[in-house]
Amino acid sequence: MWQVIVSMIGVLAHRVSAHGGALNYTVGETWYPGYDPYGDQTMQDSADWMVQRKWITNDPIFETSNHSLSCNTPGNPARSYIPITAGQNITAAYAYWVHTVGPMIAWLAHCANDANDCTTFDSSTADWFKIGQKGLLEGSIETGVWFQKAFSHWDGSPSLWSETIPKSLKPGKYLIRHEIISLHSANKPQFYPECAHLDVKGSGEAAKAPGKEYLVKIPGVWSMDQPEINLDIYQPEVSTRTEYIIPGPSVWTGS
Ligand SMILES: *[C@@H]1O[C@H](CO)[C@@H](O)[C@H](O)[C@H]1NC(C)=O
Ligand SMILES: *[C@@H]1O[C@H](CO)[C@@H](O)[C@H](O)[C@H]1NC(C)=O
Ligand SMILES: *[C@@H]1O[C@H](CO)[C@@H](O)[C@H](O)[C@H]1NC(C)=O
Ligand SMILES: [Cu+2]
Repeated sequence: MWQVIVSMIGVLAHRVSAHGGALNYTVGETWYPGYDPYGDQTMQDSADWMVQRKWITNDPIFETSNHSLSCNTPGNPARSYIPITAGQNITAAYAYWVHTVGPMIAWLAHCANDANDCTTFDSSTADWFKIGQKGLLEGSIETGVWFQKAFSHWDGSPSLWSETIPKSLKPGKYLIRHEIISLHSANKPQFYPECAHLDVKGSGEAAKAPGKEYLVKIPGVWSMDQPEINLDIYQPEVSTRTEYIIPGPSVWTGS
């Protein structure tokens, strides 16, 4: 049964498009299929195994204040969770990612309702913190190698992006949000966010939560007043720069 579902989603996920998003997740050797925006919604909405919040278009979001910025459109909760132990990596899989310029950020938010239940949690109330980010690896802003370019495969194999769940993170249910920001259009940033549900286990030994200085609302964290978000990468003084500081709060590593 699982195999059938999984291979069916695979076929649907291969639909080619100019945009994209996080299609699947892996933890160790285990694969968790995400929501196929072009797949059968009725089937996926009622799927007990679904770990990713619903998204129905792989088009970008353009507005920094768009409500969909938190968990895409429409962002309805999924029914299930990816089990993971604090300290493990979670990997998001993309296919044929076409854009090359801009940062990628992985965020977590505790599902902070009474029952700590992500299946009923409203992501607009979430306090998000960064657990990892990838930016400009070498060269200059316009023509250099960003992780966004380096991670993308063109041979049909999944393009993989791994980040570590901080080892000292307090166990519980969390949203994870993978965000790619594409900056190839001058002064018109594109945001590609997808969310999934995590059930984080841990030793509890140093069980910690990030302090206020790490927490942001989404939408809220980005604005067109930020020079790293609202920029023209083709302007000479920008294009040749070899440093890009990823905006937003610092990454919380748990230490
Ligand atoms: C996503 O998972 C499906 C089912 O396992 C697989 O067929 C497909 O190739 C995967 N896509 C990526 C980008 O990993
Ligand atoms: C938010 O973004 C979605 C997806 O791109 C779009 O369909 C919607 O119109 C946007 N909403 C607003 C208020 O701009
Ligand atoms: C886990 O993710 C981190 C952060 O990207 C990376 O440096 C490390 O190589 C990954 N480890 C494995 C085993 O994939
Ligand atoms: Cu695109």
